Amino acid sequence: MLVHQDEPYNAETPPDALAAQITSLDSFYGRNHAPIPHIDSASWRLRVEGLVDRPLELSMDDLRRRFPERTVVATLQCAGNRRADLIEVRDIPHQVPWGPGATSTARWSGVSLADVLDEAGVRPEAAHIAFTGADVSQQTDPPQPFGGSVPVAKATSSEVLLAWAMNGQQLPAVHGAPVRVVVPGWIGARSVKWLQRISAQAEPSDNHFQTEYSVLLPEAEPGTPGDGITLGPISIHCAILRPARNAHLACGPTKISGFAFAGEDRTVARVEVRADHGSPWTRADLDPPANPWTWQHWHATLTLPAGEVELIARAWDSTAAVQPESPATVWNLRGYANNAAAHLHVTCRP
Ligand code: MTE
Ligand code: MO
Repeated sequence: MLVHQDEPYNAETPPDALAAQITSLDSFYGRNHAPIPHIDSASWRLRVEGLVDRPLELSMDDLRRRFPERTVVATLQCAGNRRADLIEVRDIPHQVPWGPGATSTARWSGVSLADVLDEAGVRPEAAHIAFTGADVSQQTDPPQPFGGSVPVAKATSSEVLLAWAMNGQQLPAVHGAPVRVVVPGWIGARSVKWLQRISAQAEPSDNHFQTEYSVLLPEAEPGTPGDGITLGPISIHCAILRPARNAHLACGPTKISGFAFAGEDRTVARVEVRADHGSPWTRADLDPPANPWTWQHWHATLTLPAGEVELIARAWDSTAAVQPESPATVWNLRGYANNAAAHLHVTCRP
């Protein structure tokens, strides 16, 4: 792992591990805002309340017995992924300088949130489903547990899980045991770990981490409360995994590979690569989508000239959206949602 911080633990998946379709548990990225809670699953209870006809209090046994088990392969991705490329444009202090590895893919198992909400009976006035975790962050004043919400339409889509297993193993503490939310296709922050409470409500979550923390701030008037754009579905983007940044290579035909991820219910339609701005794009071979919720890997061969070369990759999604060319276009105060085309430099010897 590439560890950015020990406490709270923040570590990204190394490029070699990103090349696998499913990320192993020991290389799955970790993003935390507080110390990791260790929760006894036998005494753990999940409360489902707010605008529901039948508030519920569910034990682990209740979840397993009363609802069908479901498995979804899904990529999780932090809204701060690839912030390092924005920092190269202009510094972004006090934020984790994530490379392309604040993302990973697992086979998640648990129950559909939709089934649990169905049993509780969400009232028509409810427009959002909010989640609260057990971890309390000292970064907020007053200290607040981590939380966030998604609209009812997303919460009741069958892919959204309350997961207790990852890759067929018990969910590890660091990834939210005993139960976490998994919201495929949305920023990782909505996949609340150490889940304690689900609330149906008319308004989105007012949790600090949703309203003030991971929002896209305007550059002109920093700090205006409520002025940030709330992030939700991931936008089309890609990363180059091989060759490595600043690698020294022999010039000539060179294999380039990486992943692309479209976000929400879209898939990646095309990936193109080139060596240096202005040269023609070469189409990469793209793996077919396993489902809309999972990244797709791609491979291409480019003939590289001698000297320093910039490798550039861009992806298009199934709605024909394409990545913006430059990280400068998407630069924002806290460095979220960088979906600019992937760039890295290598040096080629004749
Ligand atoms: N849930 C809780 N309770 N506390 C957190 O700090 N971090 C969120 C989300 N869920 C977080 C959380 C963020 S920002 C991301 S990107 C993902 O969890 C990371 O999940 P992982 O650590 O399992 O990779
Ligand atoms: Mo995140």
